Amino acid sequence: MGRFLKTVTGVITIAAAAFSSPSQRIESEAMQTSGSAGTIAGGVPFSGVRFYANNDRASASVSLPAVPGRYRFIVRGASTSSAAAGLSLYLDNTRAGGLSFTGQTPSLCTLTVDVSAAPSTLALVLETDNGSNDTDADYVDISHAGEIPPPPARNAPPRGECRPVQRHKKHVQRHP
Ligand SMILES: [Ca+2]
Repeated sequence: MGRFLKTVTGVITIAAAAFSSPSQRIESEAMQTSGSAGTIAGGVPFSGVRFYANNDRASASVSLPAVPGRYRFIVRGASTSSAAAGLSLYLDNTRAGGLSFTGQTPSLCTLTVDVSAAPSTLALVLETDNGSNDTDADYVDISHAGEIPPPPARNAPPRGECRPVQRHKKHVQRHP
């Protein structure tokens, strides 16, 4: 009996581990680059991808385990100057949001996205270049943040017009 219980406990432990949602990390240097984007020479400030011009892109295949669902995308990045440098995050062809890295010290930018259809690719794209600096990206961490919450309740629903209930009179034809 004791042995049976021990086995069951082991199974429960494995199941609990499977249900937790660890984040998955995609290193940008492992992503496929296009345009003039390329891996950062010398690995400073980190091993990653540098985006120089608009439409420079780094993409990777992605698999989100619980769609529809709310997901958190945390991107570590930096600017190559003291001015902010941006990136956009795309899921397939849909722009999920914009990120802005202020200064040359690496920082983390978070995007919370309600994903309704499972994407097959994730991409970082430079769309805000004005020639003053470049954007560096280190990695993207993806974690499931739960279900998509229901939309906020609207104000009182519009009132329908009300009419008195008409009684259906039985038409009785009387014969004199
Ligand atoms: Ca990296």
